[in-house]
Amino acid sequence: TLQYNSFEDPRCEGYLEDGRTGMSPSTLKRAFLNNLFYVQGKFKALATPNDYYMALAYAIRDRLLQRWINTAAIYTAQGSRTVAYFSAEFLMGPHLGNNLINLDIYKDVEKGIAEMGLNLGELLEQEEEPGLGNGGLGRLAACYLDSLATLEIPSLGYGIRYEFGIFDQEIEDGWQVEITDKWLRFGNPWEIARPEWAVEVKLGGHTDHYVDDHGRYRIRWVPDQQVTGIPYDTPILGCQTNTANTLRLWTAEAPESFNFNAFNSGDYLGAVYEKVVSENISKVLYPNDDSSQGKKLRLTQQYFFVSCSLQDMIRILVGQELPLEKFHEKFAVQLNDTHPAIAVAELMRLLIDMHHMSWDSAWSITQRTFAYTNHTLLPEALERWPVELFGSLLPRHLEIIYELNDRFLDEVRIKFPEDDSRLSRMSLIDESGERYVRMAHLACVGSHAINGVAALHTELLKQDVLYDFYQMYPGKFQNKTNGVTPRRFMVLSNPALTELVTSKIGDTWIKNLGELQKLEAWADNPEFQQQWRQIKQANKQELAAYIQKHNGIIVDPNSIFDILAKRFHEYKRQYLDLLHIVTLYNRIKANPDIEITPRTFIFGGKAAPGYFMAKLIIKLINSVADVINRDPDVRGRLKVVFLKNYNVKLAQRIYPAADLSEQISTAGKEASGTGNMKFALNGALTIGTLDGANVEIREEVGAENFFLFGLTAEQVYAKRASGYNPMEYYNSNAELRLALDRIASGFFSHGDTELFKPLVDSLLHHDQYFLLADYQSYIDCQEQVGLAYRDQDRWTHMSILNAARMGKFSSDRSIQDYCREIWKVEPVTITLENSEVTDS
Ligand code: T68
Repeated sequence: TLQYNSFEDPRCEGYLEDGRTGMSPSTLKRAFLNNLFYVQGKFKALATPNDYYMALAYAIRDRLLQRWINTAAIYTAQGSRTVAYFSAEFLMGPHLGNNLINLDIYKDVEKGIAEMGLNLGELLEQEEEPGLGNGGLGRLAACYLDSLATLEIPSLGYGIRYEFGIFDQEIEDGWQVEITDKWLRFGNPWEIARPEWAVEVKLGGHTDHYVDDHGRYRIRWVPDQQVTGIPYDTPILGCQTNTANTLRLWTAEAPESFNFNAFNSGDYLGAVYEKVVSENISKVLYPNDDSSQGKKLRLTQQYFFVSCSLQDMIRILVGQELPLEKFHEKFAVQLNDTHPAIAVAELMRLLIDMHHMSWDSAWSITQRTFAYTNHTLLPEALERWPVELFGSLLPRHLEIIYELNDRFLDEVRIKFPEDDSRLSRMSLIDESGERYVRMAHLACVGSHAINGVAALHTELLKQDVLYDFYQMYPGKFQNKTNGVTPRRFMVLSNPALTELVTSKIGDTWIKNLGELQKLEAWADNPEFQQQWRQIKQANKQELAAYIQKHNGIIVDPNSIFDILAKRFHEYKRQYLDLLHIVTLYNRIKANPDIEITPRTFIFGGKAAPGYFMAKLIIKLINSVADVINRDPDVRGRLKVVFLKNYNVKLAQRIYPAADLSEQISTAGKEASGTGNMKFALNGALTIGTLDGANVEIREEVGAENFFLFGLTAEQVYAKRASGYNPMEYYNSNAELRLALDRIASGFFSHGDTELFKPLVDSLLHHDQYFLLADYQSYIDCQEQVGLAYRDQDRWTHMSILNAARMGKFSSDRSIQDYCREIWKVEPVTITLENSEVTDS
């Protein structure tokens, strides 16, 4: 094959087999060895597993670069309409395996690596995952980037390059301990810094109102601090396409000329201090997934990345010689929750103050640019900033928000005359006590589309959380049910099942998940069932080996793998799962010979470091596990495992090995859930409430293939309204009482009756999330699960149908809906020949 002489004839075979672009096994092998030598400076005798990982990562990055550069060149030449996905979190997970899948060279590389005496799986293990997100919201953003690239939609993800992502979770004496996530420690082969596109961001200070030389009234922001944003780009490859889009994350640095005066006057430490302050902005991800604490640094982070991104987009627009008036034609910006909602005020400021546009033109462009996705119904999660704090950081934006609010409330007055309480409910400023800026209201007013993330969630938004806005702007509201990428969560993580499915229905399902439906024809085929079961069994064995290695617990792969893996939160009700476990344990203690379908209860998830109750639930799980796993009476029928440090990597091991997926949130609390989709795609059956996307999953798979329990959202509201008394359930349900008493008695805490008292008391006296109300229904439903599992043919049939009917929950479907109904954007095909790059 030809080497580097291909620029002369970009279309010749030699170009495609270039040492940095070629995909044949021999070229890949040579590239790997070259990188090991020239980039890592190592050869076999000295190389560590990490060196091998890096060498392979760079060899693969070379293949991406060709696609990436071509993609950028074509988008630029065509001035393509582009989606900008603004998100404070992108929970990407490891890149290498996913890129091999999307390049469709996984098997070749695995083979080539094996021929060199190495193991691809071990190299993949080396990658530190970029955990730049908390949970569902950040992972959704990552799935959406995958689908955008796969569907060939021009798009940019914009966010923050946190130096420390979500903390690593250790368990000490049953308690969660947080360790900083130093994911950049060994360098990041997937990113390229673009210092030439750095931008300046102002902070603090005050505004000046003045009359300019032409006699025009103007406003100037006089900041007291300035930071530089440096973009770091990561290529996002589509599956089996040439498209490679960009994830652009910003790092904060002190400006070049930082505190020049302090420096000159000998205040070296003062000058360096400023540098530290600036760099703190992108230092660490806030580990809260549910509450807004009103911390100034958090608002600074949000403003920082939003300002950087909008300035970057203006640079792109100007570079393509398009006028600012076309901003909304060039870009569709999606706000991933309210974290980037300050963008509404920032775009107004940029257009008016910096580019001298009129208020009305700027507002029209702004509203046509933004769309807002809401991810929560929890009132404590709705972001609001104390007005004083807001004004001290963003004085100009506060003025803009006041002006917006005056105009907005005038509109409300016209539509709903003489309704003062409506005005105060809808105002962008909460004035009921201490004054706050309400970010969800800003997002609603500044966007042309507002969406929830599952059908039920969107309905509840319209009826409750955003009721007034729905009345004001009914046409803005839409539903966009979440989805997940089958590339990472099936093809990469469950290769055996992927192969079986492909052997029956071909491989087009990978990009068109609806085709999985063809599997229904096989659901009762004994041989297929047998193969399906064997694969699940092998996946369970792998997880069992992982559990033995990391927890020292031996679990039975023939038992039901009953898994609850997600962030810890009271509304997600991990505690209800525990009450079931303790109930089964009590039954065994009362009757040691009782017949119980053997189960392995597996938990995974992190708690926000300041969330006491969530951390206590983790401690309780580990305490219950200690007792049950050791008790000889249990005779292996029950095992309880807490897997530490649940992250994308671990999730990829867990979903393929699950029999039962626990989706047991209080109805009306979980906006959608996405783990529910990943479990079902991998053939797990769901036990769940009518909450979030569970409702639609049940619709798709059929009620007879879903274990439903619990109150509906409506029943929960009614119960709350009529005065819910959890004590009544405690008093009237003997098994429930026994379970709670066992926890309260100190049985799981070496006789300490204080330790879990807060948990028991919160159920008996408040039970905000209706665990006791749903307890019996849950226990009965679990009984049905146990019975169903005993009939393996029936279970396998249900499992196959669950996977076969997951078509709707591909993130490709979600993204197609966003493209058609919100963004109005079309695919652009990328060819590797004939582009500017290869012609140069
Ligand atoms: C989740 N939200 C929803 N929030 O809880 C889940 N919040 O139902 C849904 O499926 C998912 O979003 C995707 O739509 C979150 O994950 C956060 O992580 C978060 C982070 C910071 C502040 C607030």
